[in-house]
Amino acid sequence: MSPSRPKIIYGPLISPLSKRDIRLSPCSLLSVSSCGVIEWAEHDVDPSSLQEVLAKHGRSLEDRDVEFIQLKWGEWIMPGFVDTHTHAPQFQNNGAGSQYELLDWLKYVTFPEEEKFADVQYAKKMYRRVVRASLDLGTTMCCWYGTLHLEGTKVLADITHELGQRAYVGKCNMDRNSSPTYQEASAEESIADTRSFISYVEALSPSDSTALVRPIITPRFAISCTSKLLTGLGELAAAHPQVPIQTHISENNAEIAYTKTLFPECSTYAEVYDHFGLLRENTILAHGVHLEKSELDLIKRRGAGLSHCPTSNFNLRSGSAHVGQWLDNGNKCGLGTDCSGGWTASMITAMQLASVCSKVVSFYTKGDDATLTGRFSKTQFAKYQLPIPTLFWIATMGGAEVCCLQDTIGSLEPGKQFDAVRVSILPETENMHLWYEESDSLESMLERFMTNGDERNVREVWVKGRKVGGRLFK
Ligand code: XAN
Repeated sequence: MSPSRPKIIYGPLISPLSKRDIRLSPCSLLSVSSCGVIEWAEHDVDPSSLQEVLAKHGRSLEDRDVEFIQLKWGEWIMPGFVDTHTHAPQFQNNGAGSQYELLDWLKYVTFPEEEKFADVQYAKKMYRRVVRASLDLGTTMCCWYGTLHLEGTKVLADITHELGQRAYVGKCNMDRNSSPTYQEASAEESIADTRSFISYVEALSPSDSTALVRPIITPRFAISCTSKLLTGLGELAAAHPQVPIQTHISENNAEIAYTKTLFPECSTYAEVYDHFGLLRENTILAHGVHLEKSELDLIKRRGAGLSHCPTSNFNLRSGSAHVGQWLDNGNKCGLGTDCSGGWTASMITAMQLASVCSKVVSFYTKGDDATLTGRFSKTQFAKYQLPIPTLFWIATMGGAEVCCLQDTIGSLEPGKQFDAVRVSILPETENMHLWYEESDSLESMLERFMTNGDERNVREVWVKGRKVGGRLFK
């Protein structure tokens, strides 16, 4: 990727500090290098001391080589969203098929659409629109599922690379229980294709930790993989410890029951993946709605992460994941849009539904202060609805942890790469649900953006310092 112009950004900054706390800084000064790395940040910089603080860092407002971005009140920069789970070939189905639950939905709605990606021209057309939409929604890092097709999924990797999104891209492994026309011919072929997919994607970018697009091993879910295939994928994963793994787990009761009949030697769903060496620090497990405590403990021991997908879990009637329990248990947790189980690729909607989901769960857990929404000092998450800092965390830094990218992205700290969004709630954004008053606090603006914001409020999007999307990007 070519270097971008160095940037100095002055104005409001919002960044996660922990699961319970956010940095809400009305006057920050941030320097981004031409390589897209945050060089330094100063907070509480009064306009009268701006020149002085810049001079301390050897900079001035007159520097010609630097792009100076001054934010208004009503705007801020924040980390880009980390979407820890979604399916690129399903976007055409967004909003369709919600009368079904998971297994029928896969059979009647999803597999027929995915099958079309055997046609590389169709893949080229659709994937360009899909990645464009995801970037414009503020998703700077995305964990993508492709289809089972090798060539079509290479197209997805090419397009994420070209459009500049940070991404894990996976070719699905599925050698049983689909349809005769949408299923891999054998475990051997599936593994050979995955091996060549890994080589292809790794060759797209430099083979170090700064590569934006990386391959991810993607056994679709236990039901769609024979033991032979899972064994081969476990061996492949062992040979490539740096390559992450993604799959689905415990999304729906019928799915769990069927999985147990297919793998009677394992007492839980999580044990199936563990048995085949697929549960490790860089494994991303989507859904987890019905996970048992022993499974959460196993997942935590292995260091794997969970992707909460509330939009999809509601839409396909899968259930309400008890995310507070995951957090109390010390499990890594991020947020996923899961198109087209979920009807939109918007991480803002996913945060909104994560909030609703935690409220639904709190009906049954009866915390003594279940209405709490602000910062809070309670030690437990499980009894309460998730507060704003926690929702913000799982959409950004929590997702970075799930992707094992916590040292690279997820917050706007010096040393990290500048994957960021410029948000505005000013009237010019024409979102009539979001009202702006100059006297509003940053905290209040953030809460209302998280509840009523949409893509109109996502003005500019940067990945590694390069502008790649947003309403003002054309
Ligand atoms: N399990 C799945 N769950 C889901 O929500 N979407 C999918 O495409 C899928 N495949 C297996």
